[in-house]
Amino acid sequence: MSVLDNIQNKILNSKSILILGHENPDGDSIGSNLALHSALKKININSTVYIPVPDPVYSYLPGYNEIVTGENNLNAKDFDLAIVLDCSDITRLGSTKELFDQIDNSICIDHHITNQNFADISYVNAVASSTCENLIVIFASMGIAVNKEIATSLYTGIITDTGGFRYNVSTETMNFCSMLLETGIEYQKIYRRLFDVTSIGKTKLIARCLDRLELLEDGKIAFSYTTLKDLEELGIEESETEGLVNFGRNIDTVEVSILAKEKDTNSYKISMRANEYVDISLVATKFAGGGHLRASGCNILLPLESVKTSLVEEIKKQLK
Ligand SMILES: [Mn+2]
Repeated sequence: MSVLDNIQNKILNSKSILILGHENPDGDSIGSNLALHSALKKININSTVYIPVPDPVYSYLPGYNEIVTGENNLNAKDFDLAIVLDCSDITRLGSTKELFDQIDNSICIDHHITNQNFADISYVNAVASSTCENLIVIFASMGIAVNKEIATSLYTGIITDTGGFRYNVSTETMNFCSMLLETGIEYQKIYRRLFDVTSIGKTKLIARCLDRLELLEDGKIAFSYTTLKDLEELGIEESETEGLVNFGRNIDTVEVSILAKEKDTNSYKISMRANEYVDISLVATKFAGGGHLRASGCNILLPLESVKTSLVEEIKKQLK
């Protein structure tokens, strides 16, 4: 029996399914959770989506209001199957791991090449842009037609995991999206909500960051910073500093962009992005941080001026 048959049998023989994603869920995690929830509803199988802290940016997703949130008050005995989506290893379940461990049967559907096969049945296609893309295959194999409701959640997962079709896109991704558009999803609204809509506080923070932006080493390094006072004055959360490092990165002469976020007196959380050739993870590692080749971070306990000079010293070694 193929893995798709196994998954179908497991699902059809379940009475109550718990659907889980990963910690700090992104659009693919929450999108796949709700797409599956909607699909199971269509075939009259009872399911519960549990996300301790969902991001309200996704509140337009059909079924968002049915998500069980907050502290775990669920009873494992109420579920005969757990389906984990977009989660490569069991620790990424975070606070839902304990509940997962107590449920007898499990399925994992994922697209991370590093998936640890922690579930009874795993369907991992790492070529897919997103877990949502893999769900399309699962639904097709089960004969579940994708309607507008399901498509809205699936499309959300695909566009978030491809950065708005910037990367990880295959011909199959586009074929699937064509099928999703046929259901009449409001793709313009979804895109705007996820990539364009911002708050006045964040907009003002962007202005401050751009005002402070310095170009160093012949314009190859961009440096800017945020302070605790900024967050307080503008009434915004630290999470809203996400993405600010890209303004420096997008300048045509820049290879590396640095954003230093003040955490405490003389304590900074550093985000770094490289464009083409600098291995920024090497730089982060020097300061006991880490990350990816072109996107890394670390924490530094120094005054701002010294943070800047020590990072530039290290990055300089790789500049062409
Ligand atoms: Mn994903």
